[in-house]
Amino acid sequence: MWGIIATWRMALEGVTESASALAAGKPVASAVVDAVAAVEDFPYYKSVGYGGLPTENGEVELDAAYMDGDTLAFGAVGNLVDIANPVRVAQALSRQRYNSLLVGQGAREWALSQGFSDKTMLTDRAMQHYRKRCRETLDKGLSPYNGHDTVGIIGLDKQGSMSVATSTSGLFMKKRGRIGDSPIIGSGFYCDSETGAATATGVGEDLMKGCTSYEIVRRMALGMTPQQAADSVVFELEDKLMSRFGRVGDLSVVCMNNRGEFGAATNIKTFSFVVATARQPLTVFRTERLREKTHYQAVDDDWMQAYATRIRAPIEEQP
Ligand code: SD4
Repeated sequence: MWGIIATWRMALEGVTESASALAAGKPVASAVVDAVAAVEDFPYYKSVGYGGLPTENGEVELDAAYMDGDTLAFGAVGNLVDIANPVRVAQALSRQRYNSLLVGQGAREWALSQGFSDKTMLTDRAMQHYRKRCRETLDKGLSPYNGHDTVGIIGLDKQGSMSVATSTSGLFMKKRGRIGDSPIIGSGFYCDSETGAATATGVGEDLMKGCTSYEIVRRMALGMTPQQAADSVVFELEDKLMSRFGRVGDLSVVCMNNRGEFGAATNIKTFSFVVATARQPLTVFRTERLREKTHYQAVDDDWMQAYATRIRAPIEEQP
């Protein structure tokens, strides 16, 4: 068996290549990291890597993580500035005995010392988005913190090894130094090859309150299917936060067990994910929530076309 599952349509191109690699018996570590790096490199994805949206200060601070499900080793970076592929830095950190999670200037210095490339990650297009978002939200006294698109990718190889990797520019307009769930083990990602893996996207502040990814893996270990684990964790967290915290942000997850069975759950309308396994041909699904269960269906050509147009659409600038 082999399998790969990723948050959001944006992972499709990377997942397509990595699915072939896994089908050919290649190891999972490079499959998930290469797939995430492909998303980081694509300039039109405005929430990950190069072209990612900046903090309120206009700087791009990136978060990423990698976890090896065989050894439980993980590496992560937070607020990494101007390094080409944060996910590769995270993977390199997972090979270190100590200093698994590095942030800010320390993360950048370490990455440079290991030969990772210095690259300006802020693009003109990201600055146009930034100015537009300021006009639409802050200038009108509205919260700027909506919209999210972290890439999280889980893989299972033919040897039975699993890995997970994440990468994000985090919440748009975040404060300098803010870190969400994506580089936090147990919240944005968790992977144990003896059970399975999970990864999350949404409002990190709320996903962290439920240690969401660890909780999904724990429930799979207790015997739940991936879909049961994903739905129960997302909807219980949503209910708990509504009743005790008074509000809840976007919560979306994907997961896979070590038999290549997968699940996805969300409390929003427009979540999409990409999956391929030895039994499931490569498909982009979009989800729909029906009561306390997430349903999904393959997207059609119109949906794919609308997506392609939307991500490249010119951004209106004010005269
Ligand atoms: C975070 N979970 O930093 C991420 C947000 C996200 O694109 O999904 N962003 O809280």
